Amino acid sequence: MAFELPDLPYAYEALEPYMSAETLHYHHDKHHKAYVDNLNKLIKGTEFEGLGLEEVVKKSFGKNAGVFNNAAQDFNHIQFWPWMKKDGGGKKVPGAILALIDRDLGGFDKFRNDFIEAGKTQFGSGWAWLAVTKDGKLEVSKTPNGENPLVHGAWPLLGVDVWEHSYYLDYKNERPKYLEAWFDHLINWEHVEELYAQAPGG
Ligand code: MN3
Repeated sequence: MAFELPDLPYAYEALEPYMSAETLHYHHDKHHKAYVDNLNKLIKGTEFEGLGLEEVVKKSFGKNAGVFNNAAQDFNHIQFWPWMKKDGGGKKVPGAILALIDRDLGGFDKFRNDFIEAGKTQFGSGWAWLAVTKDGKLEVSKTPNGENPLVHGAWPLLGVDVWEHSYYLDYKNERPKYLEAWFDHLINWEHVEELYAQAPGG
């Protein structure tokens, strides 16, 4: 069965003024769609055909760059849309997640700073992450291009896309402004909580 582009879980205008409908039309309808279409073409007749997306991401890493880049970006964007919502962000972190942030990351303010810093300092295209390691600890990281915590044995809880296509129409070259607005106004913490509940071994 071919992979499919999911619909956005909200209207294109829902995230304004922090992320415009124009950005979402390009980012979802063109960029994400291209990853899905390329992935379906590239896996046809290969060992990856018929596997679940997570398996394709893990098995193609370091082995088949074309399949990996498109599979990982499909996985990342499937999560990226519900990682945002209207009137999200800020300190509305569910208690269970906040307790883990306090335990492992030095508290909310330090976590916010470290997450934004990871996004700012990812040179070129990539992502900044909050993930849970296989030992059950939270960690902040950054990765280039489509790479994600899955291929490092961790499970992503939150990720922000720092490819220019995610912010250039709205923020031009000001990636730090995008990251601050994203963190303070868009994060859907309920989705973070759902992913924590799904963490392997969690
Ligand atoms: Mn993107």
